[in-house]
Amino acid sequence: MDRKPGHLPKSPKDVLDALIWVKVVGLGNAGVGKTSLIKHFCESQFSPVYQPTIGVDYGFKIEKILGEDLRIHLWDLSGNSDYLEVRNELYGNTQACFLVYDISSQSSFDTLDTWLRELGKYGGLNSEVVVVANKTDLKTKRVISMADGRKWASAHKLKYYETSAVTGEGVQQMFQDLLMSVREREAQKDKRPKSRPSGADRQAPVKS
Ligand SMILES: Nc1nc2c(ncn2[C@@H]2O[C@H](COP(=O)(O)OP(=O)(O)O)[C@@H](O)[C@H]2O)c(=O)[nH]1
Ligand SMILES: [Mg+2]
Repeated sequence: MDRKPGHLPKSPKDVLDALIWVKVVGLGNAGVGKTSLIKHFCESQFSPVYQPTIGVDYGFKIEKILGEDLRIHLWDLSGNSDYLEVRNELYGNTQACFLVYDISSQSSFDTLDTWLRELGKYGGLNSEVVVVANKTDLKTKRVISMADGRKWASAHKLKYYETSAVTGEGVQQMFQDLLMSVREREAQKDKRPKSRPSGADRQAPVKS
């Protein structure tokens, strides 16, 4: 369709469809540092949504990964069971999840199994999931060793990261690796054969 001068060369729908959106969710007990990690990654583009109403914090960032601009939405869903319905809604279409515990809190580590089960219940296990041992700056208060953290992660076939939302150590690396895995997974999906045979799949005509 020809467009008059001053109009976008493409329809707004085409422009929107061409953007790459990635939805990332943080999981883990209250207080482990999910919101702080999102804040650190998003810097100024962070808005705490009024917590008592819906129990969600939200961050947005545009980041170049593998040469493409990704529009990244990051959600921290409240650990409070009152918000179960909100969590249920928000898990939908999650592409990546960072599962956080606090290295100075045994109970936050012990609850990782429960969080992983919840993620599975809502279909989130189809997303890229990593384990994050946060608050590494609290060296003298550490009760979960790196070895124990790694052991749990590898038993669940998940990648393990150590971060501090206070010093920023490991934060960018963790999010960038997570986003890279999302894009690599999507690229693999695009490569899978479609139900309609492509030219190469079709049988060559039989010569008579
Ligand atoms: N020392 C230290 N404190 C942290 C770190 N990350 C978060 N906190 C603190 O832990 C508390 C809970 O953090 P928050 O991000 O709200 O946790 P959330 O409930 O998981 O979203 C706050 O007082 C943060 O300042 C960290 O890496 N190191
Ligand atoms: Mg929070």
